[in-house]
Amino acid sequence: MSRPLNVGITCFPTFGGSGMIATEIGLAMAERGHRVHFIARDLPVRLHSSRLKVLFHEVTESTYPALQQSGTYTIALASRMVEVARYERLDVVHVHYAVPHATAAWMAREVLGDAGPRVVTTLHGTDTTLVGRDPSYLPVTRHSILKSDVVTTPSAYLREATRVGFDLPAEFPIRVLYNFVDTERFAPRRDREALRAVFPDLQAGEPVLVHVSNFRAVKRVEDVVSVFTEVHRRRPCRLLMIGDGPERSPAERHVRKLGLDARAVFLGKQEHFAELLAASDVFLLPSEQESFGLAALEALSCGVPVVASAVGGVPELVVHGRTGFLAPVGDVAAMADAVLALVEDPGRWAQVSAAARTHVLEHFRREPAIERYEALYRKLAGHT
Ligand code: GMT
Repeated sequence: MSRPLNVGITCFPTFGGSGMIATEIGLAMAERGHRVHFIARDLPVRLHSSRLKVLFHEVTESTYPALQQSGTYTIALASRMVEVARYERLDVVHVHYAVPHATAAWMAREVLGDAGPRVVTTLHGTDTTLVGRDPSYLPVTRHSILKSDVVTTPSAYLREATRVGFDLPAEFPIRVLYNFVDTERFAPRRDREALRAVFPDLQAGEPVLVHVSNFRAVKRVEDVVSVFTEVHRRRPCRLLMIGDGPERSPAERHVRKLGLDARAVFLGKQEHFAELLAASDVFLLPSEQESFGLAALEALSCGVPVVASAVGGVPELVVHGRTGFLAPVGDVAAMADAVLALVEDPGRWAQVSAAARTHVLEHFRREPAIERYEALYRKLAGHT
């Protein structure tokens, strides 16, 4: 049997999907007997309750006054990677989100030379489509991507967007490794107990629309509220908002102004929301841009149909008319019609719900995805 691997993982410790996927990979690797080291600014969210399975190396920046505002995080991270790689003999460092993690990994490799760990960079979205393309980051981000041993994206869409956006040579390999979901945790569950804790006066048959995100402008949270408003006008329903970010307060104000605050609940950041998701009726994701849409995948896994905008990698998981419905960005009327078509026809809803779950089980299960990462790490480490 091959020896266990020493794997370093770097991600943002925030509520974003990239941090969630990174954490799930790390925990699964640890469960398979590998030694896993998270190297990050803070403890990633989903590690809070499972910390003992992995090792955590905090990245701290110098507070020397002359360094204020000078952004030394990348150097601090690279230095920590060097230290951990040397003393823990890392085989692989897997960085999630290129800016600035791929750059820190490249810097660490420059210091460590050929004895250093192999570098896997997983691009997640705005690191390719927005931030990484900013002229103030582009040349170094592009170089860092090219210097990675393996580059992966969670969707075919993002692979092409990366190729075009960074003007990468046609022969430069980028591997699509789809994001995945724990289909046992995110499973169908139609009893509404969890929802009653949030909406104590929920009536039988009253649909619940749900949205989970980091409430940034790219999510078009105002469209979530508009779809809810339009559906509610035609059939009373509820809105459940999970997550937090800059667009949360404006959305809450909008709901209050409409006089719908008794019908909507903004829960804020929640670590455990699978039960709530599973008890809801339709998941809304009207984003401007989305390389994948991890929260939508979690909804589909719970058998909850998704109504989303047809952007980026979303059509790779939401199959229009089968596992949910897609509409052009900003087409609130079409999205509201799609929601009503589902909630007013229980037979149709059940059909789409079952297809959603089947689609996830066939294409996005956690175990096969983890096996692919493990095989990749082993190959890079020279294990047979
Ligand atoms: O790129 C971002 O804006 C943040 C990033 C994150 O850290 O969660 O989200 C991206 O990665 C997720 C996980 O792969 C995807 O599910 C999201 O679709 C993607 N966000 C965007 O493309 C806007």
